[in-house]
Amino acid sequence: AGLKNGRIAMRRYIASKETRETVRAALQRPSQRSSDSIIAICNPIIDAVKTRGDAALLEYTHKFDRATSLTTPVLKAPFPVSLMQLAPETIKAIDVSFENIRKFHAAQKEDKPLVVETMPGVVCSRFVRPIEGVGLYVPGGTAVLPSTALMLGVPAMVAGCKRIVIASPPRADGSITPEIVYAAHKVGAESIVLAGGAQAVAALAYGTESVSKVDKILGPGNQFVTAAKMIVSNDTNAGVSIDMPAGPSEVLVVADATANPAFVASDLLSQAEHGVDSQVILIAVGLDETQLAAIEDELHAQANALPRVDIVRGAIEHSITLVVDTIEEALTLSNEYAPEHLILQVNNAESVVAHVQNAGSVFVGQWTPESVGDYSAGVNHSLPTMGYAKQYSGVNLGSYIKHITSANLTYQGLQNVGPAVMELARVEELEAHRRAVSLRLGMS
Ligand code: HSO
Ligand code: ZN
Repeated sequence: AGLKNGRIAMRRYIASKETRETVRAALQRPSQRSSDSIIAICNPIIDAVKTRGDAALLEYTHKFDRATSLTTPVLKAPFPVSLMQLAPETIKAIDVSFENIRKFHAAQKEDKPLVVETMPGVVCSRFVRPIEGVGLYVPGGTAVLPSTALMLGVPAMVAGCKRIVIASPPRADGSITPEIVYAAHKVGAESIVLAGGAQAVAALAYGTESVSKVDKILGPGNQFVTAAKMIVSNDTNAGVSIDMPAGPSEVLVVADATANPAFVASDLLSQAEHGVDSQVILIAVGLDETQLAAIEDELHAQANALPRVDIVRGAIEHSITLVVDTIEEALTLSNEYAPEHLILQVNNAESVVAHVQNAGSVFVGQWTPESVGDYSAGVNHSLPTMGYAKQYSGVNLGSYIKHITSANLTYQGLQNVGPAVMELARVEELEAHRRAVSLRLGMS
């Protein structure tokens, strides 16, 4: 429908005129290329990097990124100033964004341990330690994304991760975008791995001569990156975890008659320009034909003025407008879809937030375009897609830490809790467990 009468337009559904099944089907995500075929491509690449290290990593970078002049796959800190030459206004924009992201993630710190005395003399506590080594994947591809380096790197820095390794595919001349180098410098990264795809993920997971192995890999990527992250996180010999499964970016905009049609269209398009596989959804609450047409006219006009109009056209092809009668209906559908980004351009938007059950991040009211969250507001833009907002959080400080618990008992504490322990040990027929208590209490 992207090219209906040459117009860039989303398919329109009136919910009250359709069956529930049709509406549900319309809200399906476009299906992804079978992961089996992707996994089959990734496996040998991962094995090669695992066994042959830097040499294999470089070969793939020469082949896939055409960076044939590259002779070493890693750039180590301190990064030369010559590699981060930027216009003052770019530096300022990165600095402002860095500071807001830092503030918001620093506020997520639990600075004192949790301590609970569950029974007299039985003290349980929980404290935080950073994950030591993290690998942050910053995609290349159709757009360079230094903002992703900030979104992944700043919380790692705030959490106190000892080793921050950034991986990003180099340009064909072997260089790396200066904005990414500057972001890496600001977050205190120890190195930048000049590689992308499954080969970069493998290098982070297993380490090579020049890439240091990490404990967790975070960051968005294409289907090869995603599949590789899944493969290495399933390999118990790798000892590496990942942030979350990733898919194409999405936005769901809920708009009512109070919404500005130009604003609505601009938000739909900012997501649509990410990739032909992006999905954008408009849930229009109680809009009449004139109001819908106003949004559609804006969408068409604004889209045609965009440099990435061809990508937008591809995304709009599998994007829809759903017209519903009430805000409750809109939220029910949105919660079922569980969008990565949810934009509320409705009357009294703030009061609607209470009804949001599933979403990666919410953008409240007409003055909050998604792009402020993508770059500079302080919230993270690395968010669950494909409906995973039902069970995953977006990247946050918690993604870079782990909790350790501890128990600390006095003799009196052991007297208080001991009988329960001994009884359960008896039930489980684990006599050594029982005796570890009875012996201390001077019992048999
Ligand atoms: N909307 C993207 C993030 C991004 N936007 C990066 C611009 N640059 C996925 O959340
Ligand atoms: Zn974006």
